[in-house]
Amino acid sequence: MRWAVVSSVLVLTGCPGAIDDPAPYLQARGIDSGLVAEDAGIDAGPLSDAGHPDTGVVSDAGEDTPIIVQAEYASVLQAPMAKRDDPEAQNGQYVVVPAGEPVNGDPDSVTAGRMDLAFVLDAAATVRVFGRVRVPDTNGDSYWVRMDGGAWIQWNGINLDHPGVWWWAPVHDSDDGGAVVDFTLEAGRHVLELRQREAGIALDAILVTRDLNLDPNG
Ligand SMILES: [Ca+2]
Repeated sequence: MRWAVVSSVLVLTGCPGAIDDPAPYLQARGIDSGLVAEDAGIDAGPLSDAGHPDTGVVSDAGEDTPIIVQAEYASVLQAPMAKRDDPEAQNGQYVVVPAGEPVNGDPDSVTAGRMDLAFVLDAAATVRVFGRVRVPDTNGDSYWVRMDGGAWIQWNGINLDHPGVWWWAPVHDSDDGGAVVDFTLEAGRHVLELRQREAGIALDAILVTRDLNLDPNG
């Protein structure tokens, strides 16, 4: 499947309070939203892991260095999404959607899996978000995704040119012709929330970059 790739920008602000309280039904990994791991001294190469396993929150130095957040460090991970081991995955683990309805058409469903990935920007920026995703086929190639409780984006048709392998793919909007979605964010803590749409898809990590020309697969 091919799309004309056109960049669109969603303007969002840091607003952790917009995230629904997950306590009633989620397996929270234990992030206290008031505790933000600041690390302005991350020594990160282009694709190095800047994750903080204790919190799931990473921070950048306000420069072009990408941020990588491991899926297995999700601040919220709701079944049936589950962690799995794979030596080909960064940090040896990933999160899979192992089961569910053929298509979850309701991103607000509380019975489908959810994964929250938190990061911190030390300065306001327009960023592009990639996922290191492995898809089986067209029946398992999508997520619902949103930033900071904003509008849901249908991220569908992911990596159909690269089935069965880990491959970086930028978040795109399948309801907008597959346009890549860039996010204009304020400094502070942000949460990329993924909800289950189809089963079989797996996420290793996300990458957040200010360099809108970056190709993580290059
Ligand atoms: Ca991983």
